[in-house]
Amino acid sequence: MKKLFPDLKKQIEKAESIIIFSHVSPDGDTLGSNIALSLMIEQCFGKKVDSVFVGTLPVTYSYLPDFSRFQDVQKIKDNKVYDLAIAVDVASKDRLVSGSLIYDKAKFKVNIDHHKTNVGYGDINIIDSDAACVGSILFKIFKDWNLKITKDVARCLYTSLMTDTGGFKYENTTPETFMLAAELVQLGVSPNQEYRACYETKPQSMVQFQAYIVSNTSFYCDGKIAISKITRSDMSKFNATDEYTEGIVEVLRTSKNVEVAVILKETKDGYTKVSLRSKTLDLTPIVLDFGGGGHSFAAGCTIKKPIAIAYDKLLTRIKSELE
Ligand SMILES: [Mn+2]
Repeated sequence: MKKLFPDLKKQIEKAESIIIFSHVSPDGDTLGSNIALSLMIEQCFGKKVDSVFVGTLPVTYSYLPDFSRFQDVQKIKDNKVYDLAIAVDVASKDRLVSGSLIYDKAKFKVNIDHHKTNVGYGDINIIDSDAACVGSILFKIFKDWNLKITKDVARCLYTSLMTDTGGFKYENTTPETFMLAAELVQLGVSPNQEYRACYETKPQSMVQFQAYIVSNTSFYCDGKIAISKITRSDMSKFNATDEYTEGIVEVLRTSKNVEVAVILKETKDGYTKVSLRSKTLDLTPIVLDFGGGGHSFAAGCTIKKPIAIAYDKLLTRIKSELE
């Protein structure tokens, strides 16, 4: 992976127009990484960067420095050809949705990621599936290039690390995680402030919505499988935005016997978006069957079926995997 760092640098130096993409349903890693890389390219290479999102931009992360830099990819002209397009934390190209048109058109495409299901769709693919987050790959790149990391950039990388390790407690938390966290704190990041800004600013109705969805959980196989579903009517009852559903699946996993926790969510077009978490079971064979992707213990997919049918299909598939 490290041997690709000079190639990336060369492309940045050469490029006159640069665009950086976050994935659809953006999380803290894809957004933190996007801002961090954008700021570094602007500050250290003197180039302007367009930082874009697809779908909706969650306000949850609006505490991040320079968050207002994000532009909706739909506002970028379809015929615009960038010299350099970089995707951060984007496991597969379909996670760019409509943005993939502009990504594909770019003269040079870079893919920086840590999902083990990433097939390498860029001209350069900097993929490290051992990295806890894309932010930690970026930190290695910045160090390799001897760049000075500002407090703002450190804060963005810290959010990547904190959110993708579930607050330093998931399987991917290693000595390296804490060493990186320590370096970022040394650069001025306050763990307490970042934690509160990220996790303790939910609207009241979001807390109530999440409690409601959790209370509707069904358990199967002696409590090894926990599933709850979210319909459009649940969403409208609580005036819920998409980000209201974030974190619920982790709550389901807290039950002692649970091995696999699942949240199914009815999409606007009547399909079913699925988030899965496990304690020890590798989820990737399950989600790959449904055209999804992700990590071993945190993965997802979209099933192009109504929620009741998707529920049954998925439950059957998980049961067979547990046997
Ligand atoms: Mn990530």
